Amino acid sequence: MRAIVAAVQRPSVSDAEFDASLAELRQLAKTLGYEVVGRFTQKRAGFDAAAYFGTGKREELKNEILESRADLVLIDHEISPSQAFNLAKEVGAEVMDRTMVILEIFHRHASSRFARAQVEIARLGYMGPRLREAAKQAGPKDRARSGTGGRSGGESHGELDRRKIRDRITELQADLDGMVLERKTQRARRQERQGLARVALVGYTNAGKSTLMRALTGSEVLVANKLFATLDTTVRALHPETVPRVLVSDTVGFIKNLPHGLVASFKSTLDEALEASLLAHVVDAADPGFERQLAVTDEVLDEIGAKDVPRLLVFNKIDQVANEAELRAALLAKHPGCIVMSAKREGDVARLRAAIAEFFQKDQVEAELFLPWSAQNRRGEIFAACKVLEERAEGDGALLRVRGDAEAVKRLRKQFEKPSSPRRRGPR
Ligand SMILES: Nc1nc2c(ncn2[C@@H]2O[C@H](COP(=O)(O)OP(=O)(O)O)[C@@H](O)[C@H]2O)c(=O)[nH]1
Ligand SMILES: [Mg+2]
Repeated sequence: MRAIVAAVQRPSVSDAEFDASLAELRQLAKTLGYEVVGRFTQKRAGFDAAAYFGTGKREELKNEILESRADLVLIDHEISPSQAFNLAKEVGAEVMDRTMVILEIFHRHASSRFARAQVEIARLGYMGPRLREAAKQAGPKDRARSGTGGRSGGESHGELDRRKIRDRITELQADLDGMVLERKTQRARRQERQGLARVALVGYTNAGKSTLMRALTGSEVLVANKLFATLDTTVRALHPETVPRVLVSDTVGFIKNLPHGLVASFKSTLDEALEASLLAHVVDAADPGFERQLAVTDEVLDEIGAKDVPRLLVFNKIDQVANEAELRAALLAKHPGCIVMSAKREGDVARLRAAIAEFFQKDQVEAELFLPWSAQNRRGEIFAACKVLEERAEGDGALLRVRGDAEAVKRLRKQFEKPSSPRRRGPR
Protein backbone atom coordinates (compact mmCIF):
# COMPACT_ATOMS: atom_id res chain seq x y z
CA MET A 1 0.00 0.00 0.00
CA ARG A 2 1.25 3.47 -0.91
CA ALA A 3 0.31 6.07 1.66
CA ILE A 4 0.39 9.82 2.05
CA VAL A 5 0.61 11.19 5.58
CA ALA A 6 -1.46 14.31 5.97
CA ALA A 7 -2.55 16.78 8.64
CA VAL A 8 -3.95 20.17 9.41
CA GLN A 9 -1.72 22.29 11.62
CA ARG A 10 -3.66 24.45 14.02
CA PRO A 11 -2.17 27.76 15.25
CA SER A 12 -1.79 26.42 18.80
CA VAL A 13 0.57 23.68 17.64
CA SER A 14 4.25 24.52 17.23
CA ASP A 15 6.13 23.42 14.10
CA ALA A 16 8.32 21.07 16.15
CA GLU A 17 5.34 19.38 17.77
CA PHE A 18 3.55 19.09 14.46
CA ASP A 19 6.56 17.62 12.67
CA ALA A 20 7.28 15.15 15.45
CA SER A 21 3.74 13.83 15.40
CA LEU A 22 3.73 13.44 11.62
CA ALA A 23 7.10 11.69 11.76
CA GLU A 24 5.66 9.29 14.32
CA LEU A 25 2.65 8.61 12.10
CA ARG A 26 5.03 7.91 9.23
CA GLN A 27 6.86 5.38 11.41
CA LEU A 28 3.56 3.79 12.47
CA ALA A 29 2.62 3.46 8.80
CA LYS A 30 5.91 1.71 8.12
CA THR A 31 5.21 -0.61 11.02
CA LEU A 32 2.09 -1.66 9.14
CA GLY A 33 4.15 -2.25 6.02
CA TYR A 34 2.89 0.80 4.12
CA GLU A 35 5.21 2.71 1.86
CA VAL A 36 4.97 6.40 2.65
CA VAL A 37 5.11 8.29 -0.66
CA GLY A 38 4.14 11.79 0.40
CA ARG A 39 3.41 14.34 3.07
CA PHE A 40 0.55 16.79 2.82
CA THR A 41 -0.20 19.59 5.26
CA GLN A 42 -2.33 22.68 5.67
CA LYS A 43 -2.30 25.46 8.25
CA ARG A 44 -5.86 26.03 9.28
CA ALA A 45 -7.50 27.65 12.29
CA GLY A 46 -10.03 24.88 12.81
CA PHE A 47 -11.77 22.06 11.00
CA ASP A 48 -15.37 22.37 9.99
CA ALA A 49 -17.68 19.52 10.74
CA ALA A 50 -17.92 18.21 7.21
CA ALA A 51 -14.45 18.81 5.80
CA TYR A 52 -11.06 18.32 7.37
CA PHE A 53 -9.11 20.23 4.70
CA GLY A 54 -10.21 23.43 3.00
CA THR A 55 -11.80 23.31 -0.47
CA GLY A 56 -8.75 24.21 -2.56
CA LYS A 57 -6.59 21.92 -0.49
CA ARG A 58 -8.79 18.94 -1.16
CA GLU A 59 -8.34 19.48 -4.87
CA GLU A 60 -4.57 19.65 -4.34
CA LEU A 61 -4.60 16.44 -2.35
CA LYS A 62 -6.55 14.69 -5.04
CA ASN A 63 -3.90 15.63 -7.60
CA GLU A 64 -1.09 14.59 -5.34
CA ILE A 65 -2.72 11.20 -4.86
CA LEU A 66 -2.94 10.75 -8.61
CA GLU A 67 0.65 11.82 -9.13
CA SER A 68 2.16 9.67 -6.42
CA ARG A 69 -0.19 6.77 -7.14
CA ALA A 70 -1.16 6.55 -3.47
CA ASP A 71 -3.94 4.22 -2.32
CA LEU A 72 -4.26 5.63 1.11
CA VAL A 73 -4.31 8.90 3.02
CA LEU A 74 -3.31 8.74 6.68
CA ILE A 75 -4.62 11.67 8.70
CA ASP A 76 -2.67 12.64 11.80
CA HIS A 77 -5.78 13.33 13.90
CA GLU A 78 -8.81 11.44 14.96
CA ILE A 79 -11.33 12.78 12.48
CA SER A 80 -15.08 12.40 12.55
CA PRO A 81 -16.83 9.67 10.57
CA SER A 82 -18.37 12.16 8.20
CA GLN A 83 -15.07 13.97 7.65
CA ALA A 84 -13.42 10.68 6.77
CA PHE A 85 -16.27 9.59 4.56
CA ASN A 86 -16.44 12.87 2.66
CA LEU A 87 -12.70 13.08 2.19
CA ALA A 88 -12.39 9.55 0.87
CA LYS A 89 -15.17 10.17 -1.61
CA GLU A 90 -13.73 13.43 -2.76
CA VAL A 91 -10.08 12.46 -3.21
CA GLY A 92 -10.69 8.94 -4.42
CA ALA A 93 -8.49 7.09 -1.94
CA GLU A 94 -8.98 5.24 1.28
CA VAL A 95 -8.72 7.41 4.39
CA MET A 96 -7.44 6.19 7.73
CA ASP A 97 -7.04 8.42 10.74
CA ARG A 98 -4.39 8.15 13.43
CA THR A 99 -6.62 6.13 15.75
CA MET A 100 -7.39 3.60 13.02
CA VAL A 101 -3.69 3.17 12.21
CA ILE A 102 -2.84 2.53 15.85
CA LEU A 103 -5.75 0.14 16.32
CA GLU A 104 -4.51 -1.84 13.34
CA ILE A 105 -1.04 -2.15 14.92
CA PHE A 106 -2.51 -3.23 18.26
CA HIS A 107 -4.69 -5.74 16.49
CA ARG A 108 -1.59 -7.37 15.01
CA HIS A 109 0.19 -7.41 18.34
CA ALA A 110 -2.67 -8.72 20.45
CA SER A 111 -1.36 -12.18 21.15
CA SER A 112 -3.13 -13.11 24.38
CA ARG A 113 -6.86 -13.71 24.67
CA PHE A 114 -7.03 -10.81 27.09
CA ALA A 115 -5.31 -8.45 24.65
CA ARG A 116 -7.51 -9.59 21.77
CA ALA A 117 -10.69 -8.85 23.71
CA GLN A 118 -9.38 -5.51 24.89
CA VAL A 119 -8.38 -4.42 21.41
CA GLU A 120 -11.65 -5.62 19.90
CA ILE A 121 -13.61 -3.51 22.36
CA ALA A 122 -11.63 -0.46 21.31
CA ARG A 123 -12.09 -1.31 17.64
CA LEU A 124 -15.83 -1.76 17.99
CA GLY A 125 -16.11 1.49 19.89
CA TYR A 126 -14.29 3.16 17.05
CA MET A 127 -16.13 1.39 14.24
CA GLY A 128 -19.62 1.93 15.64
CA PRO A 129 -20.07 5.56 14.63
CA ARG A 130 -18.33 4.89 11.31
CA LEU A 131 -20.72 2.12 10.38
CA ARG A 132 -23.58 4.39 11.26
CA GLU A 133 -22.15 7.07 9.00
CA ALA A 134 -21.81 4.58 6.17
CA ALA A 135 -25.40 3.45 6.68
CA LYS A 136 -26.60 7.04 6.70
CA GLN A 137 -24.75 7.75 3.48
CA ALA A 138 -26.17 4.63 1.88
CA GLY A 139 -29.58 6.22 2.26
CA PRO A 140 -33.09 5.05 3.01
CA LYS A 141 -33.14 2.30 0.38
CA ASP A 142 -30.85 0.44 2.74
CA ARG A 143 -33.51 0.24 5.42
CA ALA A 144 -33.39 -3.47 5.09
CA ARG A 145 -34.15 -6.31 7.43
CA SER A 146 -36.97 -4.31 8.99
CA GLY A 147 -39.84 -6.40 10.20
CA THR A 148 -37.97 -9.67 9.80
CA GLY A 149 -37.00 -11.90 12.64
CA GLY A 150 -39.29 -10.11 15.04
CA ARG A 151 -37.35 -6.88 14.86
CA SER A 152 -39.45 -3.81 15.37
CA GLY A 153 -40.58 -2.44 12.06
CA GLY A 154 -38.58 0.33 10.48
CA GLU A 155 -35.39 -0.38 12.32
CA SER A 156 -32.59 0.72 10.05
CA HIS A 157 -29.45 -1.08 9.17
CA GLY A 158 -27.49 1.42 11.22
CA GLU A 159 -29.61 0.95 14.32
CA LEU A 160 -29.36 -2.80 14.03
CA ASP A 161 -25.59 -2.69 13.68
CA ARG A 162 -25.36 -0.30 16.56
CA ARG A 163 -27.22 -2.67 18.83
CA LYS A 164 -25.14 -5.62 17.71
CA ILE A 165 -21.99 -3.72 18.45
CA ARG A 166 -23.26 -2.72 21.87
CA ASP A 167 -24.14 -6.34 22.67
CA ARG A 168 -20.77 -7.56 21.48
CA ILE A 169 -18.96 -4.99 23.62
CA THR A 170 -20.96 -6.07 26.68
CA GLU A 171 -20.09 -9.67 25.96
CA LEU A 172 -16.39 -8.94 25.54
CA GLN A 173 -16.36 -6.85 28.69
CA ALA A 174 -17.81 -9.78 30.63
CA ASP A 175 -15.11 -12.01 29.11
CA LEU A 176 -12.44 -9.57 30.21
CA ASP A 177 -13.74 -9.46 33.77
CA GLY A 178 -13.63 -13.23 33.86
CA MET A 179 -10.10 -13.26 32.57
CA VAL A 180 -8.58 -11.07 35.24
CA LEU A 181 -8.31 -13.97 37.63
CA GLU A 182 -7.28 -16.40 34.96
CA ARG A 183 -4.48 -14.10 33.90
CA LYS A 184 -2.94 -14.16 37.32
CA THR A 185 -2.68 -17.93 37.32
CA GLN A 186 -1.44 -17.91 33.75
CA ARG A 187 1.33 -15.57 34.67
CA ALA A 188 2.42 -17.80 37.51
CA ARG A 189 2.43 -20.82 35.21
CA ARG A 190 4.41 -18.95 32.61
CA GLN A 191 7.07 -18.19 35.13
CA GLU A 192 7.27 -21.84 36.05
CA ARG A 193 7.88 -23.05 32.57
CA GLN A 194 10.31 -20.36 31.71
CA GLY A 195 12.60 -22.91 30.19
CA LEU A 196 12.86 -20.90 27.02
CA ALA A 197 15.26 -18.02 27.24
CA ARG A 198 13.36 -15.01 25.95
CA VAL A 199 14.28 -11.38 25.65
CA ALA A 200 11.68 -8.79 24.65
CA LEU A 201 12.58 -5.49 23.01
CA VAL A 202 10.48 -2.72 24.51
CA GLY A 203 10.47 1.05 24.05
CA TYR A 204 9.05 3.86 21.99
CA THR A 205 8.16 3.65 18.33
CA ASN A 206 11.15 4.67 16.23
CA ALA A 207 13.72 3.80 18.93
CA GLY A 208 15.12 1.11 16.64
CA LYS A 209 13.54 -2.06 18.06
CA SER A 210 12.79 -3.71 14.73
CA THR A 211 16.19 -2.72 13.33
CA LEU A 212 17.93 -4.26 16.34
CA MET A 213 15.73 -7.31 16.11
CA ARG A 214 16.91 -7.88 12.54
CA ALA A 215 20.54 -7.16 13.41
CA LEU A 216 20.53 -9.46 16.43
CA THR A 217 18.83 -12.34 14.71
CA GLY A 218 20.71 -11.89 11.48
CA SER A 219 17.82 -12.49 9.13
CA GLU A 220 14.42 -11.54 7.92
CA VAL A 221 13.28 -15.12 7.90
CA LEU A 222 11.19 -16.78 10.50
CA VAL A 223 12.72 -19.31 12.76
CA ALA A 224 12.21 -22.42 10.73
CA ASN A 225 12.26 -24.77 13.65
CA LYS A 226 8.80 -26.30 14.15
CA LEU A 227 8.84 -25.59 17.85
CA PHE A 228 8.99 -21.88 17.21
CA ALA A 229 6.91 -21.72 14.09
CA THR A 230 3.81 -21.52 16.26
CA LEU A 231 5.02 -18.38 17.97
CA ASP A 232 4.10 -15.12 16.36
CA THR A 233 6.12 -13.66 13.52
CA THR A 234 7.86 -11.18 15.77
CA VAL A 235 9.89 -13.87 17.52
CA ARG A 236 13.29 -15.00 16.22
CA ALA A 237 16.38 -16.64 17.63
CA LEU A 238 19.57 -14.79 18.41
CA HIS A 239 22.06 -15.36 15.61
CA PRO A 240 24.78 -16.65 15.60
CA GLU A 241 23.16 -19.14 17.91
CA THR A 242 23.97 -19.15 21.58
CA VAL A 243 23.63 -21.77 24.28
CA PRO A 244 21.03 -21.67 25.56
CA ARG A 245 19.17 -20.59 22.46
CA VAL A 246 17.76 -17.12 23.11
CA LEU A 247 14.52 -15.97 21.50
CA VAL A 248 14.11 -12.28 20.76
CA SER A 249 10.66 -10.72 20.45
CA ASP A 250 9.72 -7.32 19.09
CA THR A 251 6.87 -5.82 21.13
CA VAL A 252 4.40 -3.13 20.15
CA GLY A 253 6.06 0.26 20.47
CA PHE A 254 5.06 2.99 22.89
CA ILE A 255 3.44 5.91 21.12
CA LYS A 256 4.05 9.53 22.06
CA ASN A 257 0.77 10.79 20.76
CA LEU A 258 -1.49 7.96 21.93
CA PRO A 259 -5.23 8.72 21.83
CA HIS A 260 -6.59 8.48 25.33
CA GLY A 261 -9.16 5.84 24.45
CA LEU A 262 -6.43 3.40 23.41
CA VAL A 263 -4.40 3.29 26.59
CA ALA A 264 -5.98 0.09 27.93
CA SER A 265 -5.57 -1.66 24.58
CA PHE A 266 -1.97 -0.61 24.36
CA LYS A 267 -1.15 -2.01 27.78
CA SER A 268 -2.85 -5.29 27.01
CA THR A 269 -0.76 -5.80 23.88
CA LEU A 270 2.37 -5.42 26.00
CA ASP A 271 1.44 -8.73 27.61
CA GLU A 272 4.02 -10.41 25.44
CA ALA A 273 6.73 -8.62 27.40
CA LEU A 274 5.68 -10.58 30.47
CA GLU A 275 6.76 -13.83 28.91
CA ALA A 276 10.33 -12.67 28.69
CA SER A 277 12.98 -13.24 31.32
CA LEU A 278 14.78 -10.12 30.18
CA LEU A 279 13.49 -6.82 28.84
CA ALA A 280 15.85 -4.92 26.58
CA HIS A 281 14.55 -1.39 26.89
CA VAL A 282 15.55 0.45 23.72
CA VAL A 283 15.80 4.23 23.97
CA ASP A 284 16.41 6.67 21.11
CA ALA A 285 19.29 8.66 22.59
CA ALA A 286 19.00 11.18 19.75
CA ASP A 287 15.44 12.11 20.74
CA PRO A 288 15.48 15.23 22.93
CA GLY A 289 12.63 13.82 25.03
CA PHE A 290 14.21 10.46 25.77
CA GLU A 291 14.49 10.89 29.56
CA ARG A 292 10.76 11.42 29.85
CA GLN A 293 10.04 8.48 27.54
CA LEU A 294 12.30 6.29 29.61
CA ALA A 295 10.36 7.16 32.74
CA VAL A 296 6.98 6.54 31.09
CA THR A 297 8.10 3.16 29.78
CA ASP A 298 9.24 2.11 33.24
CA GLU A 299 5.97 3.25 34.79
CA VAL A 300 3.84 1.34 32.32
CA LEU A 301 5.96 -1.81 32.62
CA ASP A 302 5.49 -1.68 36.37
CA GLU A 303 1.76 -1.24 35.92
CA ILE A 304 1.35 -4.29 33.72
CA GLY A 305 3.17 -6.45 36.23
CA ALA A 306 6.63 -6.52 34.69
CA LYS A 307 8.22 -4.80 37.65
CA ASP A 308 10.41 -7.73 38.55
CA VAL A 309 11.52 -8.65 35.07
CA PRO A 310 15.21 -7.73 34.77
CA ARG A 311 16.00 -4.87 32.39
CA LEU A 312 18.86 -4.12 30.09
CA LEU A 313 18.85 -0.45 29.18
CA VAL A 314 19.93 0.13 25.58
CA PHE A 315 20.61 3.68 24.40
CA ASN A 316 20.48 3.44 20.63
CA LYS A 317 21.17 5.88 17.76
CA ILE A 318 24.24 7.32 19.47
CA ASP A 319 25.61 7.98 15.97
CA GLN A 320 22.92 10.63 15.58
CA VAL A 321 24.04 12.60 18.61
CA ALA A 322 26.33 15.62 18.15
CA ASN A 323 28.19 15.32 21.44
CA GLU A 324 28.52 11.57 21.37
CA ALA A 325 31.44 11.09 23.80
CA GLU A 326 29.91 13.43 26.34
CA LEU A 327 26.46 11.85 26.27
CA ARG A 328 27.94 8.37 26.38
CA ALA A 329 29.86 9.19 29.56
CA ALA A 330 26.82 10.81 31.16
CA LEU A 331 24.56 7.85 30.36
CA LEU A 332 27.03 5.28 31.65
CA ALA A 333 27.42 7.26 34.87
CA LYS A 334 23.70 7.66 35.38
CA HIS A 335 22.63 4.17 34.33
CA PRO A 336 25.33 1.70 35.34
CA GLY A 337 25.30 -1.41 33.20
CA CYS A 338 23.52 0.26 30.29
CA ILE A 339 24.58 -0.17 26.69
CA VAL A 340 25.24 2.89 24.56
CA MET A 341 25.26 2.00 20.91
CA SER A 342 24.23 2.42 17.30
CA ALA A 343 22.34 -0.23 15.40
CA LYS A 344 24.32 0.89 12.37
CA ARG A 345 27.62 -0.27 13.88
CA GLU A 346 28.33 -3.96 13.69
CA GLY A 347 30.63 -3.95 16.69
CA ASP A 348 27.92 -2.37 18.81
CA VAL A 349 25.34 -4.93 17.77
CA ALA A 350 27.81 -7.68 18.66
CA ARG A 351 28.25 -6.11 22.10
CA LEU A 352 24.51 -6.05 22.64
CA ARG A 353 24.21 -9.66 21.53
CA ALA A 354 26.99 -10.65 23.94
CA ALA A 355 25.32 -8.80 26.82
CA ILE A 356 22.04 -10.62 26.18
CA ALA A 357 23.72 -14.00 25.86
CA GLU A 358 25.67 -13.36 29.04
CA PHE A 359 22.48 -12.63 30.93
CA PHE A 360 21.16 -16.07 30.10
CA GLN A 361 24.49 -17.76 30.72
CA LYS A 362 25.37 -16.28 34.04
CA ASP A 363 23.09 -18.62 35.97
CA GLN A 364 24.52 -21.61 34.22
CA VAL A 365 26.16 -24.44 36.05
CA GLU A 366 28.58 -27.18 35.09
CA ALA A 367 28.04 -30.86 35.68
CA GLU A 368 29.17 -34.29 34.53
CA LEU A 369 26.72 -36.60 32.83
CA PHE A 370 27.13 -40.23 31.98
CA LEU A 371 25.81 -41.53 28.69
CA PRO A 372 25.97 -45.34 28.47
CA TRP A 373 27.01 -46.82 25.13
CA SER A 374 23.62 -48.51 25.11
CA ALA A 375 21.83 -45.15 25.15
CA GLN A 376 23.68 -43.29 22.43
CA ASN A 377 20.38 -42.54 20.73
CA ARG A 378 19.78 -40.03 23.50
CA ARG A 379 22.86 -37.94 22.73
CA GLY A 380 20.70 -35.37 20.96
CA GLU A 381 18.76 -34.60 24.13
CA ILE A 382 21.91 -33.61 25.95
CA PHE A 383 23.33 -31.55 23.11
CA ALA A 384 20.06 -29.67 22.68
CA ALA A 385 19.74 -28.78 26.34
CA CYS A 386 23.25 -27.66 27.13
CA LYS A 387 26.75 -27.09 25.88
CA VAL A 388 29.08 -30.07 25.96
CA LEU A 389 32.50 -28.86 27.05
CA GLU A 390 34.35 -32.15 27.09
CA GLU A 391 33.70 -35.80 26.40
CA ARG A 392 35.69 -38.90 27.27
CA ALA A 393 35.10 -42.61 27.36
CA GLU A 394 34.81 -44.18 30.74
CA GLY A 395 33.75 -47.73 31.44
CA ASP A 396 30.41 -48.53 29.81
CA GLY A 397 29.84 -45.18 28.27
CA ALA A 398 30.88 -41.59 27.77
CA LEU A 399 31.42 -39.03 30.46
CA LEU A 400 30.31 -35.58 29.34
CA ARG A 401 31.22 -32.38 31.07
CA VAL A 402 28.38 -29.97 30.30
CA ARG A 403 27.39 -26.41 31.01
CA GLY A 404 23.86 -25.12 30.92
CA ASP A 405 20.84 -23.62 32.57
CA ALA A 406 20.62 -24.72 36.20
CA GLU A 407 17.15 -26.22 35.82
CA ALA A 408 17.97 -28.08 32.63
CA VAL A 409 21.20 -29.46 34.05
CA LYS A 410 19.45 -30.64 37.18
CA ARG A 411 16.93 -32.53 35.08
CA LEU A 412 19.66 -34.09 32.94
CA ARG A 413 21.66 -35.15 35.96
CA LYS A 414 18.73 -37.22 37.16
CA GLN A 415 18.46 -38.94 33.78
CA PHE A 416 22.14 -39.41 33.06
CA GLU A 417 23.51 -40.21 36.44
CA LYS A 418 27.08 -41.33 36.74
CA PRO A 419 27.52 -44.91 37.93
CA SER A 420 27.50 -44.91 41.73
CA SER A 421 31.17 -45.70 42.35
CA PRO A 422 33.21 -44.76 39.36
CA ARG A 423 36.91 -45.14 39.76
CA ARG A 424 37.89 -41.53 40.30
CA ARG A 425 40.87 -40.28 38.46
CA GLY A 426 43.45 -38.66 40.67
CA PRO A 427 44.02 -34.95 40.62
CA ARG A 428 45.63 -33.78 37.42
N1 LIG B 1 21.14 6.58 12.56
C1 LIG B 1 20.53 5.54 13.13
N2 LIG B 1 19.30 5.17 12.71
C2 LIG B 1 18.72 4.10 13.30
C3 LIG B 1 19.35 3.38 14.35
N3 LIG B 1 18.52 2.39 14.74
C4 LIG B 1 17.41 2.50 13.98
N4 LIG B 1 17.52 3.53 13.10
C5 LIG B 1 16.52 4.00 12.13
O1 LIG B 1 15.41 4.52 12.87
C6 LIG B 1 14.17 4.25 12.22
C7 LIG B 1 13.23 3.50 13.14
O2 LIG B 1 13.75 2.22 13.40
P1 LIG B 1 12.80 0.98 13.74
O3 LIG B 1 13.70 -0.17 13.99
O4 LIG B 1 11.76 0.82 12.71
O5 LIG B 1 12.14 1.48 15.11
P2 LIG B 1 10.98 0.78 15.98
O6 LIG B 1 9.76 1.60 15.78
O7 LIG B 1 11.48 0.89 17.40
O8 LIG B 1 10.84 -0.64 15.55
C8 LIG B 1 14.54 3.46 10.98
O9 LIG B 1 14.56 4.36 9.89
C9 LIG B 1 15.92 2.91 11.28
O10 LIG B 1 16.70 2.71 10.11
C10 LIG B 1 20.66 3.80 14.79
O11 LIG B 1 21.30 3.27 15.69
N5 LIG B 1 21.19 4.88 14.12
MG1 LIG C 1 9.14 -1.62 14.87
